[in-house]
Amino acid sequence: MADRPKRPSSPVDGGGREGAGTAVLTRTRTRKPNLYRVLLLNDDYTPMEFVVHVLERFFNKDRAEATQIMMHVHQNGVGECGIFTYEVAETKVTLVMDLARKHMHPLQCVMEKK
Ligand code: TYC
Repeated sequence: MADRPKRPSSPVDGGGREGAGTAVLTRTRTRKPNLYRVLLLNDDYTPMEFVVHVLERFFNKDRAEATQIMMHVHQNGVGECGIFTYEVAETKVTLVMDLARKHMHPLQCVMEKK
């Protein structure tokens, strides 16, 4: 069978192969990912030590920073644990909520778009 005519290739395009199931995508700047704040909410029953543990375990805070954040939430009602891409934020919220439920604490962890 006769080959279809080939378009001339160029060093800056796809070498004329776009029609063969390949595509050349050019972007000069990298896209900034959508970011989400993960927040802890205060309640009257979750032990302070449990909240500090959550911040150390899931948000890689040292004891001093975890205690600061916990006290901020305790006094202000809400506080930030970190800022993550969607999937990471969602995973952290799930891990916190699962641990809180397992220990029967009412701790709430939520994410919000930045
Ligand atoms: N308010 C809780 C107490 O007095 C402590 C607490 C802090 C609970 C932060 C939740 O996200 C929270 N035991």
